[in-house]
Amino acid sequence: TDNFQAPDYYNIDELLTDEHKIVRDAAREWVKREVSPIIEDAAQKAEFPKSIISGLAEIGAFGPYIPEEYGGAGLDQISYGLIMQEIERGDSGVRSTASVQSSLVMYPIFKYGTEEQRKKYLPKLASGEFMGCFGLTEPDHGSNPGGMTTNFKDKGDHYLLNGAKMWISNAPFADIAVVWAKDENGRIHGLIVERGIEGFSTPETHNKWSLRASATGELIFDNVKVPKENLMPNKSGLGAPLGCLDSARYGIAWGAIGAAMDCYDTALRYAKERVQFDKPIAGTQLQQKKLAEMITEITKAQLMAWRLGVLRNEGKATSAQISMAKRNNVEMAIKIAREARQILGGMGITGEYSIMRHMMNLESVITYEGTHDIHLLITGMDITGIPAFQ
Ligand code: TGC
Ligand code: FAD
Repeated sequence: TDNFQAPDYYNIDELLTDEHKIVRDAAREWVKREVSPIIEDAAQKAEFPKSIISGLAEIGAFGPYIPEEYGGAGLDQISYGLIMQEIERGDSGVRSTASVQSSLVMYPIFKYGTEEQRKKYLPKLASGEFMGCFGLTEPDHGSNPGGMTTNFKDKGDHYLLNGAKMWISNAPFADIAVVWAKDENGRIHGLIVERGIEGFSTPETHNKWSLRASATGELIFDNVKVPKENLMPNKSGLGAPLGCLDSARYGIAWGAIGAAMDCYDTALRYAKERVQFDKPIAGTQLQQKKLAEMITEITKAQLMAWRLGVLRNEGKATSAQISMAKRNNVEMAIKIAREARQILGGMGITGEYSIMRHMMNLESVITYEGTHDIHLLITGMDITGIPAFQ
């Protein structure tokens, strides 16, 4: 049974509104009821548990901040963050599915799409009837998406799309893909590509040791005729996909706290119960150091995420501020997962506990949505004014 108790050392609940707490508690209860009992098995089998899609929609995880007129939950940025925190408390792969659907598929359609595109896709994405994926990364262009080679040509009544994307979450089962590709002038645009169109295939990536409960795949475009009305016209250039990443990275900054809280809570409970040398290991200085540092780091991360949420609600958060929180909070979580696993000794490597799964998942989280290094370089560029990428 899942008897998770969320740590809140600085009474951060007092900073939340009643709506925030209602949304958070509903997500927390749903994760306990629907995710915890099945997730270990799904991860062991390397299967995305499709049965949870409708539940994700019900707790508002698909488009939390998209207006209700398009099927979204119409919530603020802190509620969005809290939902991501609770879902990732269950599993980073499940949070990935929600992040992609909300911030990388619904957000660009809402922000850059036409009214027809919004009406056609957003309500179905919000309900989970349609699932989406986001194709930016390519085999030869990961950290440097601006170098992408996927391209489309104007053929009069349609666009002809060619190229390939790699490492795409949800690709194997997605109904639609938001794909970033260059036009004949080398300018990046977003296109909505529907499953079933000739020349479009989505082979699955197998043998992952991380994010096993999330399906990852490629997007291959071999002379795909994309209808012209599927181009999202309201923004082009690399800033368009990067704008989506801001929203997803913000959600990850909260999500990572969830994974860390789960590891801490599990390790604390275990340390108090596990007796060695005639006393609980929680009574040893070495284990107390680990646990005390964990709760300190979780508390700092919670404050950072909350403040960033306030800035986002005010429309004032910068991309560099988001990078700092994504980078800090994911590293915080992965370090806590590694320490927590050791507190459980041999039991820590089994699927009886969630820690090793979180630890392995976080290896993807620290890499996707901008690697740990790239986010450091974004901070470096922001404070010095000098880009050091090349
Ligand atoms: P640079 O010249 O700096 O910028 C190009 C244009 O973009 C603008 N911009 C942004 N706009 C909005 N939001 C941001 N965060 C932005 N950052 C930059 C910028 O102002 C400029 O606009 P304009 O109008 O002047 O053209 O671009 P660069 O090529 O030097 O690259 C900068 C860099 C390295 C920071 C960027 O390429 C980057 O962030 N790379 C990391 C790639 C990445 O994060 N990929 C993620 C793929 S999606 C994914 O991982 C999903 S996982 C999903 C899940 O399961 O949760
Ligand atoms: P590379 O860019 O090749 O980086 C390799 C190493 O070099 C890293 O350590 C990096 O930090 C370092 N490095 C790169 N550039 C520099 C530099 N200038 N200075 C110093 N060091 C540098 N992408 C999508 O578009 N959509 C998705 O849905 C999606 N889902 C994903 C799911 C999973 C499970 C994973 C693992 C990845 C996913 N990605 C997705 C791709 C992800 O965004 C990329 O893996 C990530 O951006 C890094 O690109 P790369 O793997 O090509 O690594």
